[in-house]
Amino acid sequence: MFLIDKKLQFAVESRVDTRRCVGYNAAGKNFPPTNAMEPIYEGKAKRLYTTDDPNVLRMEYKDSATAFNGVKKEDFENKGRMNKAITLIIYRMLEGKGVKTHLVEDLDDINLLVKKVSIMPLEVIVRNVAAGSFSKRMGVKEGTTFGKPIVEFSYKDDALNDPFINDDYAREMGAATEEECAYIKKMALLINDTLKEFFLEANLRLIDFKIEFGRLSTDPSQIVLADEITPDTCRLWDVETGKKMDKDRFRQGLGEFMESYAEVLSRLQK
Ligand code: ADP
Ligand code: AIR
Repeated sequence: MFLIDKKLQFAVESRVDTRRCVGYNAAGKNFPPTNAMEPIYEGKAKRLYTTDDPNVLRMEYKDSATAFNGVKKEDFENKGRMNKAITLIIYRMLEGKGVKTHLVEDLDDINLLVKKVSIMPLEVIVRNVAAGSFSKRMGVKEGTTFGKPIVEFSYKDDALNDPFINDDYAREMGAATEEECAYIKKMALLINDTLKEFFLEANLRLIDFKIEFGRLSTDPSQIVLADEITPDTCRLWDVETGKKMDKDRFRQGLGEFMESYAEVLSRLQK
């Protein structure tokens, strides 16, 4: 009886051991053990895993690129590594400027630890220059610079194709209160000012970008910047040549897709 119990206990322990991994982050410190087997969420570009801290998630950047709501899809070696690195540089810079974000710490080449949030179902888009869906919807030539930045909201719902909404829709859909919309808009414009200057130092023109905000699981009254900021979510044009250095290269089949991401990363690292 004793023997069987021991064997059973060993089997259970070894199963648990193979499912959990205690890792070390970039600084060689312990990070919370993660259940490495099953992500709690797998999206188009990232996977989320729980950690031993219920308020912290591990965010893994995948190598896949998608466009047109996942209709076009392809894997690119090193894409996850580059997007993780770019997000980390930008989030650290923004934190340094006083912007509250979900970033906890760097783990390894494709993983970040982030504060768990409840994502507000809003895609917050800031535009400095006409491009993409703005040019298509409004018939305005790509490259037309706006007098002041435009902030717009989409309702984050793939099944509905992320429809364009305003703050009245956001309120009635329970996505954000009027006060929260005003706060998010103010933060988005502040982030735009900071990012524009930061990218300009890397000889990149920030045309537009999409960001997401979430309510902290530890205190839902606190709204922080979440998700990623990468060439998947920004349009970036080379200042001198006007060359597109972002996901439009994939969307439009322009080639040199990963080469552009590598160039963006190397300029931001300088
Ligand atoms: P999608 O869900 O659009 O396919 P991703 O592949 O990028 O996108 O998946 C990442 C998911 O994680 C997104 O749905 C994003 O809203 C969500 N997310 C981002 N940051 C956090 C966070 N700190 N806590 C919880 N969820 C987050
Ligand atoms: N974006 C919007 N949804 C997903 C993403 N990544 C980003 C685009 C672009 C900006 O939001 O990458 O930088 C505006 O996109 P669009 O298609 O509305 O012109």
